Amino acid sequence: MIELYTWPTPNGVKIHIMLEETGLEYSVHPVNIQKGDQFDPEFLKLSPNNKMPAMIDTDGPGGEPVSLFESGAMLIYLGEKTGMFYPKDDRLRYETLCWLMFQMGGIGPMLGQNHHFRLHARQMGHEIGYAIERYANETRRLYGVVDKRLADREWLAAGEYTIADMSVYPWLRLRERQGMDLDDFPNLKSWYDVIDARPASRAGAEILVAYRDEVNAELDPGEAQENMFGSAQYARR
Ligand SMILES: N[C@@H](CCC(=O)N[C@@H](CS)C(=O)NCC(=O)O)C(=O)O
Repeated sequence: MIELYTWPTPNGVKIHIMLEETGLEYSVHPVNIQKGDQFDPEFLKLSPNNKMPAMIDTDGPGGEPVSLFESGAMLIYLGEKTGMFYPKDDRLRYETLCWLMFQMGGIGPMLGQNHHFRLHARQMGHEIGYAIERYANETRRLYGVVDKRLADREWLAAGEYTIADMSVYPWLRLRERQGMDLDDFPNLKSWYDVIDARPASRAGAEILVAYRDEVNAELDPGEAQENMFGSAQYARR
């Protein structure tokens, strides 16, 4: 049984999709990052960097529980556990890992900064033109890298749908927030539409969305900002 600690963000959604695709049994534990659940000492034991997602597999290696954090590591673990969406052939697996790491080191951090300066910083009264432009440019560049990669192939790696595709897709669901238009990237758009139509993608993207909207309806935006970007975030624990 997988005990998943998550919230409906791109890094959470990629794990939701993998779990839906593989059919593994799992239960969901909300980590409301706007309310500060990520700083709970019990959660920090699972995820010392105070970020979701994290998980416990009660049936880990040797039949013993194992806990993991970092969504890329979690995808690799789930791929190895199930033998699904993670090629066994060495060359194809390394190709998959390259594109997974491209997401973890490029798409995630850069698009995350794009969100920060275009949306959150502005909500907090900071209009920082250079940062907005830099991360918009970097986002456009990264979309271009994916578009070029998909010019002569259906999937990012290994000639099949893998954890690499699964890791990139959720970030592009927030393209409006990033100021991007998929019509400018036709190869990427075709690939995106195929993944978007998969039932597991639809189901994974919905997990905790209604719950979040309900529980956070009354949340003071100042409290959320304090937890995400203020002194609560930077307190030494
Ligand atoms: N590299 C990490 C990033 C995870 C991450 O940034 N999670 C964010 C939400 S998408 C989070 O938990 N933020 C809460 C916080 O920063 O306090 C991963 O891929 O798992």
